[in-house]
Amino acid sequence: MRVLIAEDDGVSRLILEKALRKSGHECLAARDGAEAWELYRREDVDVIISDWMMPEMDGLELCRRVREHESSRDGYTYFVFLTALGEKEHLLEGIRSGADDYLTKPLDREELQVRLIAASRVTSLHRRLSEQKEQLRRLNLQLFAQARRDPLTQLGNRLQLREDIEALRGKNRRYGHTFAAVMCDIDHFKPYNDLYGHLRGDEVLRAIAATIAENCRREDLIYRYGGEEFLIILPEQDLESAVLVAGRLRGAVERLGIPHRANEPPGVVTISAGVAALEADAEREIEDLLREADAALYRAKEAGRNRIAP
Ligand code: GH3
Ligand code: MG
Ligand code: MG
Ligand code: MG
Ligand code: MG
Repeated sequence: MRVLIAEDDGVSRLILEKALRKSGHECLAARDGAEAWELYRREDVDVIISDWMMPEMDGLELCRRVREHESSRDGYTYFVFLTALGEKEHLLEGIRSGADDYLTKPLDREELQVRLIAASRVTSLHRRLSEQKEQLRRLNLQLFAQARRDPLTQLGNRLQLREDIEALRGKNRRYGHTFAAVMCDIDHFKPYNDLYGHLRGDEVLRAIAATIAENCRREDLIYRYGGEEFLIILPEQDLESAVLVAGRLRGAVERLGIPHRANEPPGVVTISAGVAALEADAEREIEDLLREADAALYRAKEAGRNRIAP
């Protein structure tokens, strides 16, 4: 263990240091409570063995500060008094102030050794707990991200969208930020699955997701909205520029040239897209915008597919 000694008497300090090193512990030594406090704040220590009466800051104040400081951070420091003050009153006050153990001078080495065995049981338990806490924290972050991603395409899912919509609505209401939405749907995808199988269908979904991502800007938000539907939200873009984006995506998907016999012409996988925009002073909700994009998508399908409709 890493032990910090707080002792103003040079001889006692040396004896204690020697005893600790002999039992295999690492030692840091301070000549008074104030110096010990500085060391404690800078270094990682498992145990503090502190004298009571010291200049600058006494052991009791040191103990109180350590406990106070600890309440706001991770980790635990086992605090042991080693003092000439042998009355029961001192022992009671010391433990009540946060000490874990209380030893009286002169130092009995054997007793010190076994007290440190108890200390190491406590510190290793605390170490294990904080490791588990850290593991849980990481796992939580991972789960949080996983719950918002579609595992097939790695795009955001509906949960992510719902949360983003809250933020978008705030920006629209407060700062008048505008948005456009592009709702894409793969043309005749059911026959694609029937003809080529679901695994190939999944590959198509991944390829289209990647193509959309490549053809969008960093600030655009892309979601897998449904089975074979993708939604792109374009911040700060109006209907006209969103139609251009949608046209670019349509062209990029067609150029992938993924054969699709049941989609003649052009004989390759294509998408249709509906576009809608939300102005700054719009009373409409973002859900209305999505509904409009969906209605536009339906018109694009009706008009023959592989096309864009505003
Ligand atoms: P339309 O041009 O009108 O959009 O025709 P469509 O066949 O694409 O439309 P429909 O809504 O009838 O079918 C969508 C198909 O998408 C049905 C389903 O088999 C397929 N699909 C949905 N999710 C997945 C998926 O995760 N993997 C695969 N391989 N197929 C999926
Ligand atoms: Mg002293
Ligand atoms: Mg669909
Ligand atoms: Mg479809
Ligand atoms: Mg359909």
